[in-house]
Amino acid sequence: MGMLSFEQKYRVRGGTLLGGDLFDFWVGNFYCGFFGVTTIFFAALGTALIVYGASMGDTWNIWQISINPPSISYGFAIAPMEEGGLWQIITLCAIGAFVSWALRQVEISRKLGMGLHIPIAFSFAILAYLSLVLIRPVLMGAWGYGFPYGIITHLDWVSNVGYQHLAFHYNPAHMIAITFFFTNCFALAMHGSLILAVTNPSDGGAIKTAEHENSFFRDNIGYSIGALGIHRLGMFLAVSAAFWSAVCIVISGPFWQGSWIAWWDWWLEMPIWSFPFAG
Ligand code: UQ2
Repeated sequence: MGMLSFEQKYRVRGGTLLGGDLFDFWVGNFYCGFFGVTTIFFAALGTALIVYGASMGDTWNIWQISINPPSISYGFAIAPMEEGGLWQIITLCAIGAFVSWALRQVEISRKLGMGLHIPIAFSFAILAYLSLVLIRPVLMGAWGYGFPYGIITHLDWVSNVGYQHLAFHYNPAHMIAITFFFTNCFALAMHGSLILAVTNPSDGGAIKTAEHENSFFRDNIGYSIGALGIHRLGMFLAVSAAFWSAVCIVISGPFWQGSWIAWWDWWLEMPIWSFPFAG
């Protein structure tokens, strides 16, 4: 089906979650929708407040601009604008924009009669962000545990939190997250190169099909996961990377203080090391 007849068939009313027919129309290429409006609102307000916050700071150097959370002493109170209140409102705008975007994906998926895989996958990215500015700060007892909105300052924050635990690479959930990120990179490199190899032939060459894709991997390693399987694997790896990233930071502080190296002492303390027959 060409795009012209496809769009006539699917650019129709219905599938909305909120607002009914009110925002159920297109603006050029773009679907409007209730959550399109809320996304624009939160994103525009948040961005304007970031620029306002930068204007109150002492630099326009893009690397050094920073909008900081309140000091820990404010706890869960609403802080004055220049002392973290701006960060709190910007965080609300960010959450509003991200959640609106996910719900916009739900509405468009419903409209097209598709699965909800895209918003479900995207919600894991939102979870990873929420773990930093909402879940962990709530468990730690203050908004001040959130990370600052600045290019260099957020890197400093990651470095500081890492060193508070002496060697963050010993965090078992961090290990799992990294393994998923690397495996995801590996899978996408294989998939991207395979698809380019079969669908982008040199001049005059013929485009290949699924049989070639399967044959390559069967000849090469004795196994092909299949065209559907590689995308299931890809979504699993990507979503797992985000999930374990969220776990690794949420456990650091709320559930484990001090060195991540010392966490592994449970291994040294296992009773098997002191069995009578072990001498
Ligand atoms: C594959 C297949 C694809 C692919 C890729 C494979 C035809 C177009 C990349 C190969 C992938 C395998 C064997 C899984 C590797 C497992 C891990 C955990 C990385 O077979 O089917 O479809 O793109």
